[in-house]
Amino acid sequence: MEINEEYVMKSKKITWIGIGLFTVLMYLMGVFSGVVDAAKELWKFHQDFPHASISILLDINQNEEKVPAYELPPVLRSVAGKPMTSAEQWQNNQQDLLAQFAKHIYGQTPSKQLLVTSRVIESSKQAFNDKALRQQVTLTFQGQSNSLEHKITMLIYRPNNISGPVPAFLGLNFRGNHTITSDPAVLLTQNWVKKDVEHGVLSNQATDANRGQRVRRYPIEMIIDRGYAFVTAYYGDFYPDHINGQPNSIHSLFSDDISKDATNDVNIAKWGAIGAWSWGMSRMLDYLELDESIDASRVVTIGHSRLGKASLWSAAQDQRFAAAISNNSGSVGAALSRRQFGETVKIITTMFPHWFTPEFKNYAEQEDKLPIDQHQLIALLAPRPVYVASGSKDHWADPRGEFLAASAAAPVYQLFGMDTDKLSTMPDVGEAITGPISYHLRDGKHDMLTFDWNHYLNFADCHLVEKSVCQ
Ligand code: GTR
Repeated sequence: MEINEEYVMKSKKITWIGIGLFTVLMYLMGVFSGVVDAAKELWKFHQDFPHASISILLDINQNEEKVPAYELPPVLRSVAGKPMTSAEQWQNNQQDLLAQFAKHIYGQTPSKQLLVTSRVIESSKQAFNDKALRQQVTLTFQGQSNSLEHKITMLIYRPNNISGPVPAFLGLNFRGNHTITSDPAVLLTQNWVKKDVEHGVLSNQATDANRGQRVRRYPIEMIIDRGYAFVTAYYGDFYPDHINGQPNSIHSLFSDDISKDATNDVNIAKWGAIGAWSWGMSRMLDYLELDESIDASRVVTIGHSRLGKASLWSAAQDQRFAAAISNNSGSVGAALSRRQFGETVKIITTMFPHWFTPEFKNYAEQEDKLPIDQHQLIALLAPRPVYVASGSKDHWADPRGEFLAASAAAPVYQLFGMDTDKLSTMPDVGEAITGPISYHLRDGKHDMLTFDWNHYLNFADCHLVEKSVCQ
């Protein structure tokens, strides 16, 4: 067959034009879907934080080279400015240091005791194929100077096959007790929940729609199999997590503590929501002290993200907690504020002013003026074991800042004669450092997964159960 050169050239040209057009089209679609995704994110931000300007997101630093030069407040210098060289001196300084965190960051937790009534409203030994006792317990708090009442519901799972008191993990959850397990007997909270259209939560009222939504964060059967109880409550039972949540929070029973926040024109108590969640964890421990099947002297606090902040603050204030775990707690949790990496004081106080004492926002872009930093919060756990964990892609939470804070707390543990040598270098992705201050860097994003729990269970085995299994 005779080949027509002109025809071949023409068809080649058409092919190249076609490929070119196709490439341009794909590129435009990519750009378009990128733009659509970004617009969706901004819309979501505006819905979640109508009080915050989107402009705060513009100057987020996720570049290690842009971390400013900073100097940490020396962990072995007392609040009065004296060097501390013994465990005794450290312990004598502890209350003053706690007062610094209360004054500048989280607010003062009231010491006033409320009247509390507990009631087991549901109980069954048939949970997890007869492996665990499930108990749902309401705690009803009553104000002393006002007639208000506030109710929260605890969910407890405890292994059936152990007769004596068992150690426990105690932590709050984000979306309601019914979301951490697919166990249909778990009751729905009656309190405000966040709308989550994607998971079928169409209003601020809990429904069956998102039962089990967060099971990936709570391998309860594995925890039970390892001989621990798991104790939780919905964090919104203590303080509904939004800028107008305070009137329906536990704060309302401490009415003397409420002051007006001029910036946001809402009532914000001098202590913030993180303070309320931390306080709540202590009240749950009060209940466990009365429950003979759980060993209240071996309870570890655990929390992810904002609840990791609460986990540290709760255990720092309440010496009865045997240990604390902070999972990806980030800014104003385990991460150093002075690094200004990822979420900064400015961002967090703009988005979540209700979490803190109103004074804290004055440190936005002035982190170096804070008389404290988060390594000292971790040190407040000493000599009790503490675990800080990061996600390698969780830049918002500043994994390196979390590690550096854990490592900067080490001199305090050394005062108690503990070995913290392993904390000199940040581990690689997927690696863990064990010891009185434990740390790991999980591969992946902001989450709490079975990988994390495996390490937490080994940590608890070592420090609360059997020293010989320590690695
Ligand atoms: C983010 C917040 C973080 C962290 C996180 C969470 O939006 O900026 O501080 O606490 O939420 O709780 O998942």
